Amino acid sequence: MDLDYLLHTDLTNEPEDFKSGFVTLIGRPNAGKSTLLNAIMGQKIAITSDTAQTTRHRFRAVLTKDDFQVVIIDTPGLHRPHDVLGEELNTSALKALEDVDVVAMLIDASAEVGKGDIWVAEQLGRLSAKKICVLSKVDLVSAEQLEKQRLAAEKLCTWDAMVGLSSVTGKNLDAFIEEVVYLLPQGPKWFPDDMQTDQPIEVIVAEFIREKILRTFTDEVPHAIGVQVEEMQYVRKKDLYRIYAIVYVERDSQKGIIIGKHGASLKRIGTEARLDLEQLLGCKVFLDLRVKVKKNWRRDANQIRRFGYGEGA
Ligand SMILES: Nc1nc2c(ncn2[C@@H]2O[C@H](COP(=O)(O)OP(=O)(O)OP(=O)(O)O)[C@@H](O)[C@H]2O)c(=O)[nH]1
Ligand SMILES: [Mg+2]
Repeated sequence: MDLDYLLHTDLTNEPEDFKSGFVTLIGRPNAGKSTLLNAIMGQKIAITSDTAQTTRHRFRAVLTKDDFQVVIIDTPGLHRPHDVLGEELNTSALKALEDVDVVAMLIDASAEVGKGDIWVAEQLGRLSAKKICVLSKVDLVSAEQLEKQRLAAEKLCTWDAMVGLSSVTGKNLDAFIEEVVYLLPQGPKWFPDDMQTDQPIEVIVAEFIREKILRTFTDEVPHAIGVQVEEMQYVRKKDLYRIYAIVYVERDSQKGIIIGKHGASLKRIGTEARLDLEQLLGCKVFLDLRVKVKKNWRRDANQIRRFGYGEGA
């Protein structure tokens, strides 16, 4: 008997018309992709910030309901690269367009449609996937502005659907999911009901720490940091996680900035990260944060992969 058939019939018992598939969120940096992913999942799993290129991992989250299972792929924002890291991030995002059922391109309703959006839309032309245009952050614009944006977006590509939504107010989130599910093929449940993401917990923890740094500093510092979790231990007796992590920077001067006067900045970052991590892990957290210099790591493809950014190790 066909093995696929066996797997399908023995391990799952979803209804005949169950739908499943992959949807990739794509767009310029800051368009709101990761915020949308979190809003859909009803929980913060991806980090977000005002800093462009917040996301450095292709990140898969699984949303399972009675009649569908959709794997949502968050990607780094597509941009004009300035270094090897930027190139790796773009490659990783473009790769996430391959072999998916639906591509949702996010366009920030509150920002002018520009060359960057035109370039992203051009990447979609050759794909056989269904295409949804998402006008994001509609809470920030008037009805007239939204209409103007809709007309500009319509010209970019032949869309199968268009939706204006807000991940902050929740407006049209359900409509977006419904549209995605409508465009998905019928198929089996590929992942267990309780699986939410494919990322190892160490990666999510490192990202949560990086988010606090992105939100604390401006300019070049956020781009120059990489975070790695060295060790994570659960102490059952105390219901506590001990986490040892290192913040890498490119120069000594950046190390000084991250640590701050008498260690004040690092302490604040540590406290904010710890509170978020306690929520994520559902227990107390002891966080040991250290800062180290790794000269010019953003130009070193091997080091970028060691961090797991872009395509990962
Ligand atoms: N008002 C409003 N702000 C939003 C909305 N969605 C996202 N944002 C904000 O926009 C900024 C960028 O959001 P992200 O989700 O990090 O954007 P991204 O597309 O993942 O960015 P990269 O990872 O850099 O590509 C953050 O400050 C979010 O809080 C929304 O629906 N409404
Ligand atoms: Mg992001």
